[in-house]
Amino acid sequence: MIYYEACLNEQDARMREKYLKSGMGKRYIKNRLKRFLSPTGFTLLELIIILFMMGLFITLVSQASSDKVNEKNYERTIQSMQEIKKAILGTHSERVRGDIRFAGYVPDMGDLPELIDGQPRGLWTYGKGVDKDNDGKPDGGDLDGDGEIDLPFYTYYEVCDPESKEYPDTEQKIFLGWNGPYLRPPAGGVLKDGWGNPFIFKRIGNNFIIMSLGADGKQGGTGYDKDISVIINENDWLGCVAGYISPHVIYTSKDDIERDGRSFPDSGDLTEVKVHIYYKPKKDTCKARGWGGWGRQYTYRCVDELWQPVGKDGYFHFDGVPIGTDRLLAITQEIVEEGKKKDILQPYKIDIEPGINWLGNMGSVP
Ligand SMILES: [Ca+2]
Ligand SMILES: [Ca+2]
Ligand SMILES: [Ca+2]
Repeated sequence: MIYYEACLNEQDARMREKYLKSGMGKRYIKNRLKRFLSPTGFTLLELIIILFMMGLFITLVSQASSDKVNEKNYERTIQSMQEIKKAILGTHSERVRGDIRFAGYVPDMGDLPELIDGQPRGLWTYGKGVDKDNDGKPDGGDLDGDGEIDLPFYTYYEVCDPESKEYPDTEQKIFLGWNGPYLRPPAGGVLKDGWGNPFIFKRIGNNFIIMSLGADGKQGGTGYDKDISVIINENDWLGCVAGYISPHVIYTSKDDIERDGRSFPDSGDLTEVKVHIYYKPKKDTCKARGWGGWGRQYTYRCVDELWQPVGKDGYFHFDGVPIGTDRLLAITQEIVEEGKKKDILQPYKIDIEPGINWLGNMGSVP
């Protein structure tokens, strides 16, 4: 309780103060306080303690509610980060009759999303369709508006021999390309954490980092200010693939041919087996050697591949194959006549999961 009186004249004020702090005036104040405090049942000291505690309580309550807000924002941040990670890596169903159904950015695109203005825009938008070969159909999405394809669209891609660029049998096809959106489009085209600050994305080699700066929106800090990171590393999206191909003969030198007692034309032709894995849609269309109807050269959509020669025992091994359904093509050569070799293609459909994918013996290539 505050007792308050005001005077316009300083001397009056001094006299009044003296009066209230001594004799009659002191008794008057004391009685007033007594009458004020007695119905409440509190003494003055108790009242002061109560008022102090109420102040403390108000502070504690506001502290607790800000903790609660931070906790909620933290949870929302973690949830968003997990959603982004899932959009990139995708999901895959249980094996159904030996097949896995993959759905996600990496399985469709064979790569991590590119960052445009710091954002993995390809997760939710295809951008503008670009028609590179002027056939009236878009060949891909242009994310940054430079007229170049960033996201080849979802369709059949042709598996071709990267050396001969031969337009292959149409049976060697693979469905790849952008098949999103993989994420709900964020407001303003910027993915934000629970506190409303933009996520920071980084791609370092085969690692993709999703980062929130926490409650303070600045680097560093403790408690809810602490920076939060979720990392997609290469073990999450790349697998290794190994197996055997059993061609009936692999010759790697002319001596081998002679040792085997087989006589080939004397040109020294060798046969070899190569294994290719096709996993990533190419941004540009390829031109085939052959010519289509109306004198037009064939253009086709080709996939990026990894390839290597197979060892003498038929063993092959690939590292860094993106998860998803890929095509494996075993190519062996047959000498059809003097100086002429013919590729024999044996395609396999393979499902790549993170870790080791042991394909076993793929059977023999004719
Ligand atoms: Ca086109
Ligand atoms: Ca572009
Ligand atoms: Ca921080």
